[in-house]
Amino acid sequence: MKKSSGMNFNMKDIVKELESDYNSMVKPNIMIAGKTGVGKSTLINAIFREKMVETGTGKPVTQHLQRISKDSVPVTLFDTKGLELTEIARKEVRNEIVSEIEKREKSKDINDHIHLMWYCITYESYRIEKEEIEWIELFSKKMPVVLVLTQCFSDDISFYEQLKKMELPVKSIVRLLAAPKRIINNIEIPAYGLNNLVDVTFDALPDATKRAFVNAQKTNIDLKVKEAKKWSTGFIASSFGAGFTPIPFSDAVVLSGIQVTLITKITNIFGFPRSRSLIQTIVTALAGTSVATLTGRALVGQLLKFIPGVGTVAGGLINGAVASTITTSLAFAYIKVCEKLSYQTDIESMSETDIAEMVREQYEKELKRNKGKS
Ligand SMILES: Nc1nc2c(ncn2[C@@H]2O[C@H](COP(=O)(O)OP(=O)(O)OP(=O)(O)O)[C@@H](O)[C@H]2O)c(=O)[nH]1
Ligand SMILES: [Mg+2]
Repeated sequence: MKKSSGMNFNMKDIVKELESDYNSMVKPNIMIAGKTGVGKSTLINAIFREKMVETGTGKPVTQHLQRISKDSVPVTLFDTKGLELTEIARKEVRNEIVSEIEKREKSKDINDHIHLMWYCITYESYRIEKEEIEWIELFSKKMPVVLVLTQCFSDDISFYEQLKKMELPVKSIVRLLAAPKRIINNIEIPAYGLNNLVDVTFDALPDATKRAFVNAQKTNIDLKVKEAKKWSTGFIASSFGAGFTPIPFSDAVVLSGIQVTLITKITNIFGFPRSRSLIQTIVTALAGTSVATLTGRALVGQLLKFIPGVGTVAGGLINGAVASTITTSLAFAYIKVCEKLSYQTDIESMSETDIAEMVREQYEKELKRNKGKS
């Protein structure tokens, strides 16, 4: 067995794995419909990690449909236009949209389908038109539709209650305010409801597209954490059996293949603006100069003492339970760091030392927390 040391990982490999894992994610195709001015663009920019609407490369698909995508955000949006036109024009719009949906539906590749629709109505209007009900009924035969009530800044929920009673064929009705709203006397109502829309959307999207969606959205960090923990726990359970595993305990935190996979998957569940340079900083922090401290050899030693039967540590092998405890600690520490970084408005300004310190601190915490569990 090759004896590895703390610096014995290849950054290029990690970056490559990160990249290929990113490219393997199936992007959800989400259609956003609703009349002009209801707040579709505001909503899109509030949900996704980067400004999609102003800087996106909106390629005209058809006259009334705009396709919006960005390489760094794994989602494709379809913005519909012209629902507020005259009756004849509306029919034309509807036909264009439906033919686009049907064309995509015929593809055997799930990547091509439109996976979900947000149908937006502004709450202020207090009304839903007959045509809009027909549209929703038509679209709901093609894909899950979430009815989004935008610009909800009053506490009058009568229109919402009325809509609920109509039993429209929608997955859910979500009330939200995408951007803070200033009302009289400089009172500002904060944005709300976005996490709820993300949860509902996540549930309704095809499984294959869920991970990309979790990455692409920026508001629901709890969902990122939950998914990263769920994925890591499953992966670790399937990676370490009950038997002995060839991880030399003195190097227990060295980035093995399993750990590199963990780090890339977790990173891609979170999604960061400058993933590549950031991962470089984080990985250096994880496995760099502070290996002795980071691995907390003393700590691992201590940990081993606490586990019955650890007398069996021999020939550089540790048992699966210990290996899995150490790896779980690393994964959860990394998730915690990603969570903290997600709340940072200026990740770029953080130094390698800051991040390294964060990683070390979390890793120690996790090791202490998990040692009782083995
Ligand atoms: N404060 C606040 N203003 C909003 C919100 N949603 C929409 N607006 C305002 O309403 C106006 C229209 O919003 P847009 O997001 O451009 O509407 P749209 O549906 O994209 O309109 P079209 O692209 O013309 O179809 C803008 O002035 C927004 O600032 C919101 O949640 N909060
Ligand atoms: Mg718009």
